[in-house]
Amino acid sequence: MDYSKYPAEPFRIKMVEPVKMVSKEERAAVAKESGYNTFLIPSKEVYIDLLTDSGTNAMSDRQWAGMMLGDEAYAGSRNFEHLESTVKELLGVKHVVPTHQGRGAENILSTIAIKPGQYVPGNMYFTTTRFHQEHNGGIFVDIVRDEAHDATIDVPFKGNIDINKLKKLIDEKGAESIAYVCLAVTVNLAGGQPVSMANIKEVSALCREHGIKVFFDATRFAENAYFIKEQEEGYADKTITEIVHEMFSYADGATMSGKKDGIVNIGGFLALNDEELFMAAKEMVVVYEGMPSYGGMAGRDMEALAIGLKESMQFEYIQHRVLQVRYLGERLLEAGVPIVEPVGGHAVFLDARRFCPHLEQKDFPAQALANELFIESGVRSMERGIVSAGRDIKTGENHTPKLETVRLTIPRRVYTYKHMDVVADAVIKLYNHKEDIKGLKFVYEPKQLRFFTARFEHI
Ligand code: PM9
Repeated sequence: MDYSKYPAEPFRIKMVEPVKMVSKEERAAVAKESGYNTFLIPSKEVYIDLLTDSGTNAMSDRQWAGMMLGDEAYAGSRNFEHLESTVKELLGVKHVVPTHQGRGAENILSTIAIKPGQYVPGNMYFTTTRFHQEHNGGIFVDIVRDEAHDATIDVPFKGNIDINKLKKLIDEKGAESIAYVCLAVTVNLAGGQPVSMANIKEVSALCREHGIKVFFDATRFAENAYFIKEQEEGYADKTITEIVHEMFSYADGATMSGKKDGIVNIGGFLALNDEELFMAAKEMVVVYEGMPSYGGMAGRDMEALAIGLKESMQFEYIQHRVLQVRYLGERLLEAGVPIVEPVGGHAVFLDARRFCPHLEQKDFPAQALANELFIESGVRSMERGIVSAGRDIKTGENHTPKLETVRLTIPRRVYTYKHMDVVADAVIKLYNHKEDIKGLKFVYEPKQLRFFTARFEHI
């Protein structure tokens, strides 16, 4: 291993949680009992848990110390003051509305900023984000660049908005029919692909010209900033903090799941610059989340989030984070395993179409692959393909995304490079007998966000 390419963990471990591997027979029984849905597998049966990077982070000693400073007052908690001032300072936004997690912020933003029938263009969909947009009468339009839908095209800033798609939408439908542009930094379902500063700037300028607001899905903003520093001309000498500040200067606000780049286990917020929207958001937060000074979080959680946001922007941390993910991707590529390229910020995505060419998309290859990987190795991953995409709200037909993937999502500061090797070896082993992977069919399909609780059986 090249230590100059992949620096060691920039932390020492001072608390551990034992993990254990159950037998393959037990895992096969667990997978069946869990309806071949990795979301339904009990955590105690999992050896290495790469289901998600959401809320699965290891907090630092400073964050745990901050937890002891929790001010659990119902109103006016000093931890909210800390969180509010941190977000304002780091992101340069005017107002902060705390929420219990990202979808709480998405719910409020969609409720206050979308009129039924309005379009909500975005750089690829995200499950909960699109749900709230559609639930409020919005029509999601995908305006990500075409390359984002192709696992094999290795280009930088694959999460960029295709500015011509946005221009066309404005020309054809009129600026007033667009609620806002949702710009995700990074783009989760494209493979954690970043957006360049140039693209953010261009989108923002076009939107400002037409009076359209731009809201970031800022969930993985620090990872996005790292890619800008690493790959965009003119940013190599800027700090992550400076880059983040510039990114947000082009937005009107953001929804944020603190469970990712806030490096906490729960929490989120809605950031807004507009006074009127802020007042409207404050009216809604008391309905869905809690007082505008806690929004569904405990005081201690707000304190941990304030500290975590700062830590996520430290160069040594974010560099290790992104490179550890890349290491896993490169190990798989070297062995010829098909993955989404380039490797993004938070996860390695197996390309289930090429991994399981014997299965059609209607047979849920990614769902099947995720389950077989668990049975083979105890590594838990997540389907990000046709099952996650759900059904068209109007026609009831399945969305059929081009990307049919299994996401190996790396929690922050939790696993070591050795764990990455174990995961890579397990995937490579499975790849060598991939033709044994059998397709699945639904036995229970929930109406909303079906991937969370659906159940399957082998065809
Ligand atoms: N992302 C993830 O595993 C957790 C829920 S879906 C399995 O990737 C983006 C880009 C996300 C995201 C959550 C949310 C919602 C919004 N945008 O989970 O509600 O990746 O905090 O955030 C998950 P919350």
